Amino acid sequence: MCGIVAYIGKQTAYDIIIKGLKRLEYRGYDSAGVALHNSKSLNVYKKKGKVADLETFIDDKDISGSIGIGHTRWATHGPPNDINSHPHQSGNKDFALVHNGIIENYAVLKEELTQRGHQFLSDTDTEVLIHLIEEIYTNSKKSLTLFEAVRIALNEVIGAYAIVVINKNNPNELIAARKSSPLVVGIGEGEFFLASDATPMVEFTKNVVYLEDGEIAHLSLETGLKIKTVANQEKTPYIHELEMHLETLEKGGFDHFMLKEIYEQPQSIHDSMRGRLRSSKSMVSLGGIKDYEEKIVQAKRLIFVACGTSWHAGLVGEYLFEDLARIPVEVEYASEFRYRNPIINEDDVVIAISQSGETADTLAAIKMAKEKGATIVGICNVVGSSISRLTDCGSYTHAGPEIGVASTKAFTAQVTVLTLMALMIGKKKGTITNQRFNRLLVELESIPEKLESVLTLDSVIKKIASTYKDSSNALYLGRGINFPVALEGALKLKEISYIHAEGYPAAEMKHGPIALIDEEMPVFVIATQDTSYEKVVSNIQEVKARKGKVIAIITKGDKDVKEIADHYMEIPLTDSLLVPLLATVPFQLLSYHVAVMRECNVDQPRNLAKSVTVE
Ligand code: UD2
Ligand code: GLU
Ligand code: MG
Repeated sequence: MCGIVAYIGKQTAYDIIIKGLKRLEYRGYDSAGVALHNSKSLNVYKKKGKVADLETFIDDKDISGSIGIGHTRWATHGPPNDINSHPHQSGNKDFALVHNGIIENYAVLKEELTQRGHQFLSDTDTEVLIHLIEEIYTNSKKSLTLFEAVRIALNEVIGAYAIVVINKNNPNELIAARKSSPLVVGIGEGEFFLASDATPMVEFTKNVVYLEDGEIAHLSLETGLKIKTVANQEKTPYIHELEMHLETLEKGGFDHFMLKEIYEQPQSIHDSMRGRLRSSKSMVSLGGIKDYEEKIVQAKRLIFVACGTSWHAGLVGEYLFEDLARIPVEVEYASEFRYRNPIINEDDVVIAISQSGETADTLAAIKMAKEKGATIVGICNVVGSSISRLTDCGSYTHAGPEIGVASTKAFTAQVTVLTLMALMIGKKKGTITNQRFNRLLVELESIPEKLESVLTLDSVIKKIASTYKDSSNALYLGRGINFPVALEGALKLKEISYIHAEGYPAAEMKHGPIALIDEEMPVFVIATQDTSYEKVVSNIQEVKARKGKVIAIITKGDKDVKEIADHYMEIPLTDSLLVPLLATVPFQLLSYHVAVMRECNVDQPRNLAKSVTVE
């Protein structure tokens, strides 16, 4: 979390930094700040609140200068206030620093530095690091360059960081480093950019270098880009070409990114399958895992590790893989898995699922699994992200940038890729008949079109939203492969509308949650026509018998549920394994409308951030 943007070149740094920070606000929006160097002075401005609040605050201030650093914060150490905002400065105000991550040994360092006379203004771990750099630099009596001082300081630091340092005494250099938190360098004509992801630089350059863990970079208009490891080894920068387009980063006429991303799903699912699926040729091929296909086929077990919505995608994946490829699957919260001393063997395949590809717990979990010899497969959306680079192989979801903090199109793209993978492995293993395989390919190919028809439910869903917008609780029920859809529906409602909601396997309801049901309680049920249909209908009767309100997702043409439910949303018929791709979407729209009606900030819900790079 936390977004970093920095610039050195000939343009006004402030404009580039502010615009970039707005693109990175998905990473945190507790406070924002900049440090701008105009050859005479280093001006630091910071403010609690969003980037827009910082802009208002800066309105009458000096924003000149063509070198600067900026930050949008998701607080870990110290409450969101002006003082804890980044950039943080050294005691002598010669250096300023922005940081994403956590300096775990900050307390010990702070104690030592305090004894040496350093005074700290903030509660953050970050401020300790800039004082440490200052201490090392001044102690060397300027025999060290600032770059060297930063490098040495980083050797004393335990934790995670992406940092950028600006130097008042040299308006011609920026120093950046990363460990566990992402940082991208953009290389333009006579200018450099730095940011937590590539979105702030797309309109200026397509040439980027993804800093690796343990690397430190020196950016100068005179000497160019130099990269070393923190252990002092020279590195040759590897330049990637960005494939991102500016339009995908804008709202394109929608009120919110979330709504735009919900509506993009027919296209994003199509993009996830592009070049990978052709039903007319009976073909499923994921180029990114081809070399490891045999390893996956032979796997004794698959372990999905993920967090949040991606964990729900993993649960859908469990049904898909166990059914189609007959491989036992475990789905793990990355944060629990890594601290449990889990049993992992060389014939295990660990599949990490993460939209951003930067989720700290997932990253740490796969590092551990890798050390124990497992094969690591990634399903990530952001190309070049940390997880995608650490994995042995993987498949990108190719859903395009997701900016709304509540994940929508990334989830359906993950489920699409998991479906393709399970089909590819099942076919290779011979655990699926040709007939079923071919039928599923045809069905999968038709999902984008069916989803278009699901989106036409928008006005019906808006009406349902207005009926239940003042509820204080909600229950979501589903069975089988639709149980994770219930979990995801409940999570969406919690995340953006702040209504307490729980997802349950429909049959489990009677073991507890049924006690909550009264005439005030909306119960959202996935009651599509598949193997568990009759059972779900009985569960609905149980809710109705207790006067609960039932809002059901049903298959087009269904009569029984239509009669007993208070409201219904009709979706097209599809194979039961593919229902999650359709049934998730009405719940996304419902949460969206409820949140808008409750005047919640849909794209930036309170306390949340998108790319969770802290543990
Ligand atoms: C690649 C290209 C795609 C197109 C296609 C043509 C990229 C990103 N994709 O798509 O644009 O040219 O080939 O056949 O350039 N990977 C990981 N871990 C992850 C995700 C991906 O290691 O979590 C690797 C993967 O093993 C592969 C590469 O990254 O080597 C690209 O993955 P992909 O899923 O985009 O691969 P593919 O063949 O569908
Ligand atoms: N630890 C720093 C702070 O609390 C940065 C937080 C982050 O990157 O999430 O300000
Ligand atoms: Mg299982």
